Amino acid sequence: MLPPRNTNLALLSALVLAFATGIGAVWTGSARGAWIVLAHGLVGITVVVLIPWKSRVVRHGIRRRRLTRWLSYLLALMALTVLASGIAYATGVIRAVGDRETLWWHVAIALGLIPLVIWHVFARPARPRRTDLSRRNLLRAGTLAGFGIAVYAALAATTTVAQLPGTRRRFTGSYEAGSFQPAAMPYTIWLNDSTPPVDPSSWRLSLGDRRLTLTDLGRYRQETVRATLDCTSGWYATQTWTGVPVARLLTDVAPGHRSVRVRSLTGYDRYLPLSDLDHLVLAVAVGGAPLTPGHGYPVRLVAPGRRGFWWVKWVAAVELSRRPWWAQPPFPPT
Ligand SMILES: Nc1nc2c(c(=O)[nH]1)N[C@H]1C(S)=C(S)[C@@H](COP(=O)(O)O)O[C@H]1N2
Ligand SMILES: [Mo]
Repeated sequence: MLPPRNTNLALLSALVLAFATGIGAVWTGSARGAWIVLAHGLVGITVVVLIPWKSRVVRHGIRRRRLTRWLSYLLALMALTVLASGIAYATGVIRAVGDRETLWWHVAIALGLIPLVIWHVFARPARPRRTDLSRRNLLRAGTLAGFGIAVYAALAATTTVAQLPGTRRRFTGSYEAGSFQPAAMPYTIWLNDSTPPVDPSSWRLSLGDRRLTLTDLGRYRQETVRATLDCTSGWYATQTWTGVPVARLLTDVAPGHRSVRVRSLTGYDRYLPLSDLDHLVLAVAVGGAPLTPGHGYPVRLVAPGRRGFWWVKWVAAVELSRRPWWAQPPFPPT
């Protein structure tokens, strides 16, 4: 059905979409974003559907015995691993490899794939032609998407019928881990961060030019909220968090303020949109007990509706900022 040129262009478009929707899938934390996780799955399966055609193109290319073919083998191997890990994780057949969630590997290898794909596109270029947008090709693209949807639906149905763990995922794709049992909730720390030792008597919360001790913070009226911590590495936990609403601490919002900056003792920080202010809580307890060191003792941010990487642990400073929230890396660098 597909000539080599179309196979390559279709594959490239699918890969670009897969990367874009993949970023969207780890970004979204509210049900409004559920569609992007679905789209990521559909696009991923469309890449799988293209494998038979691409292997024909590849067999042809191998005969030319270029030295760089080893790089291409590596690319192919990594791409297949990304697809396999995505499917293994989504169906729940393989939840972890080594001491990492399968999704973690999926993301890590996909990121490693980016430079290889860019190299490949430049090394084996296919220049766009006007005829690429012909009716016939659009029809082909439609057929291909139809195939993708059919295979996706079949896989989803199998997952449901076989009662695989994948059926019990949240709309973000994450698996439940330790809800209402904080002791069973995983710890997640970025590679370049680590749990700091905290002396509760010398700990201070910096609020602009004010400094609060833990006792000062305890004098504010506290609230208990139910919120879901959903890590981009593929697990989530709903807990009851108790602490001081940030809006009670930052009361002098001025017209120029655009975000709330929350910084950790370790230097890790996030700028949250000012519109979040009313939902943010500086939690000192979870499930009725004080936070453990790994979960952010003495104080951590609870950011309902946002993915885990916004939930800054070991908070040292909270301030109103003039910087817009989007003027920061979308994800922490490591
Ligand atoms: N200071 C700091 N805060 C952090 C992190 C970190 O590495 N350093 N990891 C974030 C990520 S990615 C997640 S998913 C949650 C995990 O919270 P938990 O370890 O309490 O489960 O904390 C967030 N807060
Ligand atoms: Mo995370």
